[in-house]
Amino acid sequence: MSCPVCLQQIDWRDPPLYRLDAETGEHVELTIPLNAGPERKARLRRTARIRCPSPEPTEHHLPAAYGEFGPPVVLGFVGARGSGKTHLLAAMVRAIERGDLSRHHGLSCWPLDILLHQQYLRDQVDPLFAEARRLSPTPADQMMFADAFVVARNGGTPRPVALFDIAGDALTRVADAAAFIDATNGLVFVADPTRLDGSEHREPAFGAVLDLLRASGRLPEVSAAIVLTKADRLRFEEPLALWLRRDTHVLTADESLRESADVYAYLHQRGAHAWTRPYRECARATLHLATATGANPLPNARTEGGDFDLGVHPSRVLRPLVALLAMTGVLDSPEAARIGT
Ligand SMILES: Nc1nc2c(ncn2[C@@H]2O[C@H](COP(=O)(O)OP(=O)(O)OP(=O)(O)O)[C@@H](O)[C@H]2O)c(=O)[nH]1
Ligand SMILES: [Mg+2]
Ligand SMILES: [Zn+2]
Repeated sequence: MSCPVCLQQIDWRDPPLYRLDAETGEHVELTIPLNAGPERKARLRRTARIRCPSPEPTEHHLPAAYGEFGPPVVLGFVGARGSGKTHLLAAMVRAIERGDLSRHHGLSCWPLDILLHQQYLRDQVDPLFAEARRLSPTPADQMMFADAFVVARNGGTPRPVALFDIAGDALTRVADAAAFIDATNGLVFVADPTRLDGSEHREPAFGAVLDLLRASGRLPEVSAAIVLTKADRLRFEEPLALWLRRDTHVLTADESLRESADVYAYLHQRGAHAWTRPYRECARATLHLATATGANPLPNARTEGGDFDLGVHPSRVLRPLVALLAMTGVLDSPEAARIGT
């Protein structure tokens, strides 16, 4: 069984059980009293957690029922330095936190590890959305576990879904990159339209990951969502502007195909062939338009009022994630089966 947080293979035979103590916010060992009735035993087991033996990234726990879940879905964010991965990820987690996955897509969803989730909200989501502060560049050479959820279709087997934020071209250098390449099921390829004006449209970060996946033979198993982010910069470009003006919540295969075609055509016209490479090489793929912040941050930091003078207004951020959930089989409706094919 692989842990969706640290990606290590772990053997859990009869592990000690823990419970989260609401008062101290710590995990304490849980002993199920021998004389407890079957109902009480079942109730204790339902909320019990097990501790992963790996201390990285920090101590983490998984539901005791983890073994009964389907295999974890591991999603990673790939793109050049400063392309907008960290802001897009924070905007997605905020949308999940607001309940958009259940409200609009019929998925029940809860954090895999409450403490890791709270840490992510505190360090990334709240600064950006409650204080309108831009987030710092992700430390170089780092592959960061961001957050993880347990996602279930009504009545279906719950699946753990883990989100990883990967700095620039770190995957070619980081030691645990191999574990990620072996585990990943889907990638969000983040493309930054402000780099379209460069004379040369190389995309080393996309290329590095695709080459590693090809070398390990996993390319046919991995789905891709290419996101042209910072789309607020493109609001005068037809037909992209049309997509930005509507943020409907249902995701249909037809609409996904039309959006993919428009974004593909836009990138193709501008000679950004390296950016569409995941679409040509991955098993299933979609293209999207999104903005995490809705506007550029102010050039100079202010002491009050944050870095965005009109606040932070994301648009279309959840679609790439929903498309990946469809392409990786977490969403399993007949409609979902047609997305990205
Ligand atoms: N206009 C606009 N700017 C954005 C958007 N998303 C991010 N930015 C800005 O782009 C810059 C880089 O964003 P990050 O999310 O840190 O980029 P990253 O890909 O995580 O970069 P690294 O961590 O260095 O690899 C920041 O200054 C953000 O404010 C967006 O949707 N619109
Ligand atoms: Mg980052
Ligand atoms: Zn672990």
